[in-house]
Amino acid sequence: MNKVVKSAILTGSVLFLSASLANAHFLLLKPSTDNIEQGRSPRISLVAKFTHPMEGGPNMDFKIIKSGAVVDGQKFPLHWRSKLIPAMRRSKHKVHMYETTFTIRRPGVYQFYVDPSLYYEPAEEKFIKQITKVYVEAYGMEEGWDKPIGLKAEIVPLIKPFAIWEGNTFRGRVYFNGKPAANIDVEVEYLNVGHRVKPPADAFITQVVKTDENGYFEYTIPWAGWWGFSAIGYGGKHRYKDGKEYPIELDAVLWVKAYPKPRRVR
Ligand SMILES: [Cu+2]
Repeated sequence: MNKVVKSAILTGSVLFLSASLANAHFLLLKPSTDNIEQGRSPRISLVAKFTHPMEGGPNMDFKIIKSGAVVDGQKFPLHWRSKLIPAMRRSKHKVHMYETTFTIRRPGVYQFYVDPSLYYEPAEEKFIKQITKVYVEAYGMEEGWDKPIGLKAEIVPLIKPFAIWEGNTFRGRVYFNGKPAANIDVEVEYLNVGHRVKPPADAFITQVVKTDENGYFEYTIPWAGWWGFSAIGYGGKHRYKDGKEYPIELDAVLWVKAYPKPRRVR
């Protein structure tokens, strides 16, 4: 969820909550490309990072518990290398991110997923777990993107997810434990590489759309780049090291790339 209170100042009897209240966590899972054309190398690289994409940080620590590449019901393992990066720019506190390469075996639609460890968020007094997915289409075989792969929390797109122009409307359906998730929040963030986009107000850092009674949501992608959707769910409780039990926010995350509108049609 996005209610991170960076500081609370008590003045007299009035409690001011300052700074960013709109601040969503996102597990980023990004391939080097989402389309592999004929004649191109079958090798792609992927990165996994637990971050705040619109703001470019801070980065949070996590482990990858399960992961894989699923194509036509077949699953291939991913072998991640971990890397330490600063939690904030110039910060001494280091957290893990992960990198891997994968060689496409045959044409098809590859659904890459990462199932991370629980992350305890002190500001929200809860755990967060984001099961995250991204699609890569290889060598012209375009079938299978509309099928769930059986994750505990999953977004299934209703638009071909590896051929999206900026300005297209992304539609998806959210499933938790295989059932459509009605009337929940889906947080949306842009991967703001190099801070090129400056939100006009903090409310724009994380946009929010709701699912309908059948678990469908939509969002019109305003400009090109990588966009993350995080459907916010509940995954029970877990005991923290302080001995107390806290709720688990279980989210289904999906990343898609929007391609820029060609210059000649602008
Ligand atoms: Cu965070």
